[in-house]
Amino acid sequence: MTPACIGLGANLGDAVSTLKSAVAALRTLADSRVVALSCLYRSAPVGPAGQPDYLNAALQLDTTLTPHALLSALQAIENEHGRVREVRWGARTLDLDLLLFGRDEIVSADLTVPHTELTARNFVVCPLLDIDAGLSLPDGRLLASLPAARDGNGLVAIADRHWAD
Ligand code: A4P
Ligand code: MG
Repeated sequence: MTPACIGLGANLGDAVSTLKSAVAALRTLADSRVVALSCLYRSAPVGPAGQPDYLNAALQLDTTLTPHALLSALQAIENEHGRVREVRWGARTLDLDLLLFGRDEIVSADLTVPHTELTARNFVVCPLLDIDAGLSLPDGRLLASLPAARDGNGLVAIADRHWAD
């Protein structure tokens, strides 16, 4: 079993329901077991102006899937939720990123692990620290030592780690 960390984000539609549904889907993923979930955060959008605030969270699962099989499973869950949303909102409302896969470093056409933006974003690093305050990157750096380990800049915890029970 390899411990893998997944980042969850949503900023359109009923984002809480979308994220709860995504966690439920991940809890039924084949060959995998969700072992930890972060608090739920609200965060100021990074990227184009004028979009709503995001909700963000992270979870850890133990899996025997390969990294690419896990990425495919994440994209299938995004698509399940995206299809519904695209009709109503014309935009994707669920982003599932493969943040960490054990201590693997992967650079391929469709998958980069650790996720390229991981270390720069407090809405990714802070949820990961909820899961495990001792988490480190494959290069050995502790996540807790990164500038992005601080909340603020629009990042606020809005629910404890039981939000998807
Ligand atoms: N891909 C490569 N590596 C990975 C990985 N580790 N995990 C490829 C997931 N996907 C990975 O992703 C585009 C392609 O990245 C995929 O086809 C996959 O093969 P996507 O999810 O279709 O598109 P995207 O989400 O627009 O791209 P990306 O790069 O994931 O966007 P970001 O950088 O995650 O930006 N602000 C706040 N506050 N909170 C957010 O969650 N999220 C975004 C999305 C922007 N601003 C945000 C937030
Ligand atoms: Mg993405």
